[in-house]
Amino acid sequence: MPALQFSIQQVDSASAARAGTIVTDHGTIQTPIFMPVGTVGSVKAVTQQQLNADVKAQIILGNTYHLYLRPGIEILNKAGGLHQFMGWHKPILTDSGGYQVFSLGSQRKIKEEGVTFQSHIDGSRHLFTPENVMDIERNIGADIIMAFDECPPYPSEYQYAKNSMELTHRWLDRCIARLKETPDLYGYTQNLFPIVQGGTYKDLRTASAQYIADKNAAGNAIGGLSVGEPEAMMYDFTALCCEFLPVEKPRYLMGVGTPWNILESIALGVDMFDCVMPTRNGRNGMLFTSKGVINIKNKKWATDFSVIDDGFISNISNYYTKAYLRHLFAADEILALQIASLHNLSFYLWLVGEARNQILNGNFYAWKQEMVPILKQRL
Ligand code: PRF
Repeated sequence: MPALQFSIQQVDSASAARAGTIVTDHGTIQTPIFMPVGTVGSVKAVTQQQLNADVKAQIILGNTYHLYLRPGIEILNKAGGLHQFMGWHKPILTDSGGYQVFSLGSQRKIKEEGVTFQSHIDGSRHLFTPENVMDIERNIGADIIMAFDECPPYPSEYQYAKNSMELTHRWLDRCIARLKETPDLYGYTQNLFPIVQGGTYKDLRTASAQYIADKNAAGNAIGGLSVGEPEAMMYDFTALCCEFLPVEKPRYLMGVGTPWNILESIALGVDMFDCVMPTRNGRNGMLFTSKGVINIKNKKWATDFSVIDDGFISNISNYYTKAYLRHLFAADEILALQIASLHNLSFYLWLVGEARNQILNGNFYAWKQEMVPILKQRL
């Protein structure tokens, strides 16, 4: 089966933003796109029906690390893969587990062969190698599967970042070799995306982006950013990576970010994003809206009977009021978590869809410049 197809409908004249289309065996994705995070096969507090009808998600993300620990690959394989298991029949992307394992800190050990780590669930010991991660991602069955990488912390010493990047490159070659030796399990194509690393060193980032670009993969990712570095530095390194990653392939900036991070990165030539922010921060009462950021738990919303957001069309955001949602949070009602998650995700999907419209209309840059300060406002 052929790899996914990416076509570009329009490039912005005032920035590197592009409007594109990715065609996978589970359907089409219009870019730029935001991918809701469904770590264990569930976008927290949101049903698959709501992801379709309310959020209008086109692709969601799963995590190899979490799905491997629970329910485990045997069950996922018996189910016929994650799409069948969870009843989500549009595209899925799986992260490789590298980032999650590295977040375990002292619980893990990195060697040439791979990474040993202890489960956050029961403390059991496991080994992830590029080979077994590819096997696990085969069994999960996502349309886009991420290479096994190491994400160095910020800041990292030059030598650490260099060794880590070289290890990520050797692991990439082992991922590619393993995929070549193993078949697609479920009758559709799985596409490997390699990941640029190199910390916050220009020569390393350049070398890594060139190394990754040479692999001629169906798409490419930028990792190791949004790990605590200043925002301006994240943009600089994103721009540098985009300079070397092929224009004719989709670019995915991993784990980014706020609404304004997403618009700025679209302007730099990024096509795909994922982040836990809309769901995780939403569950804590932080709402991203077309007029700025709201802490809905704040007393000031207690008698605000205006809808959560009237800046775009949404079943959820145009229906429930701020006062009602604040009340649900105050009363510890689980519906609060669902409405906040649905609103934030609907807003993120609207934002990237509107970015796409603006690129197609030739007005993206001016619109982005106007939107960023509005989105950043604390209401
Ligand atoms: N590598 C992988 N997943 C990731 C990252 C990375 O560097 C990041 C960094 N922002 C988020 N998710 N595999």
